[in-house]
Amino acid sequence: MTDVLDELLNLDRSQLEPDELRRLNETELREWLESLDYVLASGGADRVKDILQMLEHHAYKHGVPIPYNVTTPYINTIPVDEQPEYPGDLEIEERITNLIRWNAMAMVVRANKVSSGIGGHIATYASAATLYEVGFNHFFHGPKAGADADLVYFQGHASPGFYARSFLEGRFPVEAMRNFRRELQDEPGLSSYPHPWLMPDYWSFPTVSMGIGPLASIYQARFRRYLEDRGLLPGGNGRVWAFVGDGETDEVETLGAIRIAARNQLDNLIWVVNCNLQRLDGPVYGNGKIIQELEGIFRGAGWNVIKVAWGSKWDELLARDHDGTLARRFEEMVDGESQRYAAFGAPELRDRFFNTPELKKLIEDWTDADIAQLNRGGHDPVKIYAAFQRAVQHEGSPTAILFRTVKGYGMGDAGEAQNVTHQQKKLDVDQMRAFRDRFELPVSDEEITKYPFFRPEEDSPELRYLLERREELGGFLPARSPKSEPLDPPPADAFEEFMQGTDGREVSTTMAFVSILRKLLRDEAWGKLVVPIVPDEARTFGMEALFRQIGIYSSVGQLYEPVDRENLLYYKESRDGQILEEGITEAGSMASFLAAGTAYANYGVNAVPFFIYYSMFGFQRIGDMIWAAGDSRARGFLVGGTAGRTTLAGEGLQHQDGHSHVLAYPVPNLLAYDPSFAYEIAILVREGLRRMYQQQDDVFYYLTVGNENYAQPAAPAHLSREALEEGVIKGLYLFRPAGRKRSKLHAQLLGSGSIMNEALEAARILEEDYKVATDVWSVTSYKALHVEALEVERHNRLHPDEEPREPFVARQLRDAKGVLVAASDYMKILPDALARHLPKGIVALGTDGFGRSEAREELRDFFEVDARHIVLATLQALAQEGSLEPSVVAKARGELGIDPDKPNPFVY
Ligand SMILES: Cc1ncc(C[n+]2csc(CCOP(=O)(O)OP(=O)(O)O)c2C)c(N)n1
Ligand SMILES: [Mg+2]
Repeated sequence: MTDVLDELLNLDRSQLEPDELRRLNETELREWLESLDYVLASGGADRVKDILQMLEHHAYKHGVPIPYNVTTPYINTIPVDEQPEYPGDLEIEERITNLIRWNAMAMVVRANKVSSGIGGHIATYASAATLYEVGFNHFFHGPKAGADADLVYFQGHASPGFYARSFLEGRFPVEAMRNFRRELQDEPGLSSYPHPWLMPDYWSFPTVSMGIGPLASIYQARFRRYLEDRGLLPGGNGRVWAFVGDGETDEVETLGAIRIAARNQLDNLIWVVNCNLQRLDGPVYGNGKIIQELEGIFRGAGWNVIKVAWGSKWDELLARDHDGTLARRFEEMVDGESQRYAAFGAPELRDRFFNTPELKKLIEDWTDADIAQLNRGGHDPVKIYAAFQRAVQHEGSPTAILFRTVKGYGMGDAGEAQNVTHQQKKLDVDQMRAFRDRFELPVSDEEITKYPFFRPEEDSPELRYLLERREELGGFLPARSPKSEPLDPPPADAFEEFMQGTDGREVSTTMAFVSILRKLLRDEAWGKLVVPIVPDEARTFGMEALFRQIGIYSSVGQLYEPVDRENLLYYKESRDGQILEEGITEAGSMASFLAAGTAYANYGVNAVPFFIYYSMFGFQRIGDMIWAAGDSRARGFLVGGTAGRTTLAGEGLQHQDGHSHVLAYPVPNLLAYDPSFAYEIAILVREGLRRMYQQQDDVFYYLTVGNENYAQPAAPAHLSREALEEGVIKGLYLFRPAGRKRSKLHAQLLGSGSIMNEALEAARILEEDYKVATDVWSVTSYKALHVEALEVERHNRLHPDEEPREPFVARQLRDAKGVLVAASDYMKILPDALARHLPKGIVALGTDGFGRSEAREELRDFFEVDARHIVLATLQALAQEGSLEPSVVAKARGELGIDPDKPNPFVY
C-alpha cells in the first residue's frame, strides 16, 4: 500500500498517457467523494461543512485560491427527501386556483371589451397564482390572528388575482368585478392597483410603483421589531411577506437596502421573488440567469436564500442523473433559451434542451406528454409549500425565495412566455376555450363569449374549503382595518413657553423645532409614541442631545463602548432606543416613515413619525415615496431642515432648496408649511397631532425649518389666540400692523420662513424712509391658502344660485390698503398661484434659479429677496398703481444700492 502511495506521490502526471491520467483523476475524485460520503453519514452535515472549510483554508495556505462563489448549483435548494408532506387537499386547491385564474382573466378581458384601453394585466397573476394560493391556504395570517397577523405586500399589477379570490370569498359583488378599473361608475368598482386611498378597507400598501414595496417591506419588518422591542406591541409570529417581480429587482430601491434586513436579522421578513424571467418588454436577463444572479446578491448580503427552480417531474430525471449531466445543462441554459421552452413546449424542449446523447438517454422512454409535465418549481404547490415552510422556520436572517415560473402561465398562444404577454389584455374565443380546457373550468361554449365570472354554490366543497382555510388563518386578506384609539392632543398650554418668544436670544427655527420635539418626548401620553427618524443628519439639526436622552434603536443593543462614552451626550445605541438613525438613506428613512405613519392602521399604535432631513433631498429625491405615503394614509411630520434657497448659506446648488414647497403641492393630503417663528411651529405641531390622532384625518404634514439664528418673537398681542391659531393653520395672519398711521401710501408685505425678517426690515425702511404705512403678514402656507381658495371657487361655480363665498385669503386681505408684495425663500410661483384669488394684484419675489455657494446676505441680494429688493418692489408697485412717480422709484433704487444690470438669477 505504502509503495503504491509513494509511487502515486512521485508520479509525474505530465508523463502519463491521456487514458492513464483520466483513470487517475477518476479514482482520485471517487476517493474524495467516498470520504465525504463517509463523513456525512457518520458526522453529519455540520462536520462536512467544517471539513470543507478547513480544506479551503488549507488550500489557501498553499497558495491555491478557491474562487469565491456566492451561488449554489442551479437546482432546488430543498432536496426531495426534505420536502414536508403537503397538509392541504391538492385537488380542491387546484380547482380553486383555476377558478381564480379564470375570473382574474375574465375581469381584464371583459373590462377591455367594454372599454377598450382600460388596461389590466393577466400574465403576472397567471405566473404567480399558485404561489399566492399556497400562501392564502396555509401561511398568510389575517387580521384576527393578533400578534401573529402577517402583513403582505402584494405585487401591484397582479391585482386581478386578489380581486378574483375575494370575489369567491364573497367579499365583492359581481358588479365590482365587472367594474374593474372603473371607479367612477354608479356601481361599486375596483381600483387598478393596490391603493389604500381608494380602497381603505382592503389595501394596506401601494406597491405598484416598482421598488417601493420591497424597500418598504424591509423597514416595515424592522419597524415591527422596533415596536416590539420598545414594548409598544406584543411580540408574536407576525411576518412581513413581500412579493417582488424579478424585473422589479432592476429598480435600485428594490435591492438597495437588503443588507439592512440582514443587519437587523429580520427573520420576520420573507421575500417571494416571482422569477418568471420576464419583465414588460422581454426577458429580465436573457443572456444569463436571473435566479442565479439574485441568489448571489441575496447570499452576499446575508440573506437565507431558497431556490425553487424545478417542479416535481424534474425530480425523476435528477434521480436518474448520476453524473451531474442534467445539473450542468441547467447551469448552461440562459433565461432567453429557457423562455423558448416555456413558449414552444415539449417538442422544443426535447430537441433543444436534451441536446446530447447523455441527456437524450434520460428521456428516452418519455412521451411529449411526459415532457410537458416538466414544470417550473413555482407552479408546483408541493415545492412552494416546502419553501414557505422552511422560510417561516428559518431563524436569524431574512429569507428570499426565488421561484421560477412562466409568465402568462396557461395563456397558451395568447401570451404564454411571449415577450408581449405583459400587455396582453384581449383573448379571442378560441384562446378563452383553450384556457378553459387547460384548467378544466365549468364554463360552456355558449357562455364563454360573455366572459362570465364563475362562483360555485355557497356550500360547494370549494367555497367551504376556501372559507375554512381563511377562518383558520385569521380572516381575509388583503384587509386594512385601522384600529387605533383617538388620542387627545397635548393640552393647549403644553407649548406655552414657545408662545413667549426667546427674549432676544437668537435661535433658529430648527432649534425651536427640536425644543418642541423634546418637550413632546417628555409628554406622558405622547412621548413614547414619537418616532424621530434621521438620515445621518442629527448633528446638522442640533439633535444630538437626543442620542443620549432617548437612545438610538438597535436590534442588538450596543456591542461596543462608544468612543465618546465620557461625553454627556454620547452615541447611545440600545434595544429600546427611540431614534431611528437610518444612515445616509432618505429612501430608507422614508420607508420607516411609511411604516411608522401607518402603524395606527397596521398595529393599532398611534406612532408619530418625525422624519427630519435636508429639505433638498426630500421631494425631489424621494417624491414617489412621499406620494405613496399620501396614498397609504400615513400620518406624521416630514421636517425639511436647512431649508430655504438663501437661508442655507455656503452649500450651493445641490443643497439649497427653494422649491420643495412647490413640489409639496401635488400630494393632496399633505399640508405644507414654511413657518417663520417658534410659536408658529408649536401651533402647527399641536394642530397636526389633533387632526391626525384625535380627529383621525388621513393627512400628514411638511414643515420647513431653517438654520438662521434670530430672536424668536412672542405671539403678536393684537390677535386673540384663536385668531392667531386660525391664521397660522389656514396659512396667513397679520403679524405686525403698520406703525405709521394716516399715510397716503400703503403696502402689505407677505413674508414666509426666514425671509419674514427681510419683510420686517423692508417695512421699517418703507415706513421710515419712504413714508409708506406697511402691514406685515406672515404666510405660513401658500398651499393651504391656495387649496382653500380653489375649494371656495369650485363651490361658487357649482352653486351659482347661492351667496358667493369668499376665500380665506381674500377675506383676510379684503380691507388691506395699498399694494401687495410677497417674498419667500421659495419660487415665485407660490404667491403667483394665489393671485387670482386676491382682491388685487400681487408682486412676487422668490428664489427661482440654481443656488450658489455664498453667504446669506449675498445670496439674498443675488436672488432679490432681501429687504432692499422688497422695498424696491413695493415702491415700483406703488408707482404702477399711480401713487408714486417712477422717478422716485429710480432714485430709491440708487439709495438702496441695487444694480439694475445685475444678472437674472433664474437664467444666469
Ligand atoms: C417605477 C415603475 N416603473 C415602471 C412601471 C411599469 N411596469 C409595470 S409592471 C412592469 C414590469 C414588471 O415586471 P416584473 O417585475 O418582472 O413583474 P412580472 O409582471 O413579470 O411578475 C413595469 C415596467 C411601474 N409600475 N413602476
Ligand atoms: Mg417578471
